[in-house]
Amino acid sequence: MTDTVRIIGAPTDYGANRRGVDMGPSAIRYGGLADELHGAGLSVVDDGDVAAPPAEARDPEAEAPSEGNAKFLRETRDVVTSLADRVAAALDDGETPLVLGGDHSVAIGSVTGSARDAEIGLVWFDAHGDFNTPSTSPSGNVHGMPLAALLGLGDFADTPWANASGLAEEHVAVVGLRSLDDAEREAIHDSDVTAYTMSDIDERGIDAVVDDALDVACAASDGVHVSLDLDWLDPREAPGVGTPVRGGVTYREAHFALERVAETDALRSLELVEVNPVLDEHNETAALATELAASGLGKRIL
Ligand code: 5AB
Ligand code: MN
Ligand code: MN
Ligand code: MN
Repeated sequence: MTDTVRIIGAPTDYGANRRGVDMGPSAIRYGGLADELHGAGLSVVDDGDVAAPPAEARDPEAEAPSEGNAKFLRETRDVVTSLADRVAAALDDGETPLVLGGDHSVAIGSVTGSARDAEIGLVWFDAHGDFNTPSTSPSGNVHGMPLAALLGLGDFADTPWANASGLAEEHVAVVGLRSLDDAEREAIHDSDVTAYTMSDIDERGIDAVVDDALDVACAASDGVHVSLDLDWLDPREAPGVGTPVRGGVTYREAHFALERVAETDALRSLELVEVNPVLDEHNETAALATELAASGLGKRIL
């Protein structure tokens, strides 16, 4: 990665089941992001937010998928298309993009932008697989679909704006799974994505699992995008998320994992998603996100 980080906000909640995650970017900034990054010895540029009209002003069914259910598909496409351009522009200018969500559908923009004219790896820290398609989704919420979209699975094969050309399944690692829908489980098995559950972490330890995940992603030639859904952590540490699942990683395990990311020197772009300030306690989940970003971007204690 480079010494200058470019913050790009994507204030959406189109893809989530609960309102409020659109306030994530301001909560994370307010939680001390710039100070944390300066403390890590980095230069910081804030590129502001991509435009995202409030969901109340939009019709969730204005654009329907060819099959199944996916709410706010038109709005999601518009946001991720401009986000992808912003991420690609930051990389062109020699800066490291740091995307603040927003719900996890924004990863479609971060990753397609990062994978433009490049072969990248992807590490996805999440309680969930985000491997649904409009046909398999139980909710129609696009935040449960971004990995399937990026890989062009199922109905997403016909959705070019959502497919990441420079991303191959064999360079994708998902870490921390503990909540999967049946169809997601099957789709992950059928794919070449490498997936690690919380049980893998229990059995082998966070260090072995994260090192293996980074090996998978670092096999790509142009660096790694890290997508961090705050519900990866245990809800005791990160209460401000829309889809909490008990039994997640601890504060220390999360820091350790992000420190390992920094040590690879392969980080190309980073994103923090699914912080919901409405559900948070004293902005602690947003503040935690700032700390984890600093660890991933190279902050060292000693
Ligand atoms: B998140 C669920 N699988 O598709 C669905 O928080 C939950 O970005 C998705 O990981 C959770 O609606 C999406 C039930
Ligand atoms: Mn997610
Ligand atoms: Mn999740
Ligand atoms: Mn969520």
